Amino acid sequence: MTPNRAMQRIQILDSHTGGEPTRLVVGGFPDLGTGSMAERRALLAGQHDAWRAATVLEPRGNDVIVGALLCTPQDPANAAGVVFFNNTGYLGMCGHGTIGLVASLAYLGRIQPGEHGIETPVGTVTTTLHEDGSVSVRNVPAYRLHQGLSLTVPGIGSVTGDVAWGGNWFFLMSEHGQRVASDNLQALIDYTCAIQQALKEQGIRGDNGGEIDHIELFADDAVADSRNFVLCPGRAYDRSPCGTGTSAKLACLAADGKLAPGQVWRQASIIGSSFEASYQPDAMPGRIIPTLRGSAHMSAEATLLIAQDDPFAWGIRL
Ligand code: PYC
Repeated sequence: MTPNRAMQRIQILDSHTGGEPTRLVVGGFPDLGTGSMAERRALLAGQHDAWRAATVLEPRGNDVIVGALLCTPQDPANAAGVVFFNNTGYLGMCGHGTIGLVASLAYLGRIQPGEHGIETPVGTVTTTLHEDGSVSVRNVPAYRLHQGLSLTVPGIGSVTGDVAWGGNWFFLMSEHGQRVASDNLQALIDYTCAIQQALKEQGIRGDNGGEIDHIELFADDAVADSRNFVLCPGRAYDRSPCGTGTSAKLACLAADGKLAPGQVWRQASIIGSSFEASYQPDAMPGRIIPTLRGSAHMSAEATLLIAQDDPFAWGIRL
């Protein structure tokens, strides 16, 4: 439903985590009530999606921006609740976005160094704001669903990858024949978009019918343990190493016996930013609890204006 008043205002804080932007909405969205973050996400998606579009689509946003609606948590012991969204819809969790959210709360003076619970649509995560401003995120449990799943991709042929959950669903590939480098972006986008499309068309999904909408390629890196390229649902690629993607990677490494609990994994992104990550076993066998550490920087504090007579008031939808 598109609201119909002369001028709407949305208060935002922009930050970036390793180059990947987060637009935190601190005011102006419709009231979504007091339900769980999953319920508030459903309400936003079902009845107020125009607000997502106005915030992250052109002309105010772009395909790369991840939006984060700051919510009052259900449990007052937690620092905040959040609903993540992007140019095509809604995310479960978002690692870089959670780091951006915590840095933004610190910027606002709402939190101090220490532990802070954040409620998300897929569970509560425990964050730590460190004295140096960096942020650790103890994520929701991650696990590998399929090892070595083969898929026929039109225009490419047969590819093989793992399917894993890290707060979103990922198809992870180490054998792909692609050059994972920042001067090869268009080829990487074309290749991963074809895989994303094939997974969708062939009805290959995660648990509970979850769409496998993130594709992650890995390669060796001169400094970190690995460099990745992550295609996100709306065809944008992640400038950060992707927190949920790094969590999914840790689940695969743990399942393969290639990374011990507590051992640090340095994941570099396609633009050279990095996260440090490690895990502990979860109480449920086969699952792990990943922790990521990274830094965000504030980049803007602004009010978005939505004028009633603007033909693109609620975003450009092509
Ligand atoms: O950091 O988890 C993440 C993420 C998901 C989509 C973009 N970034």
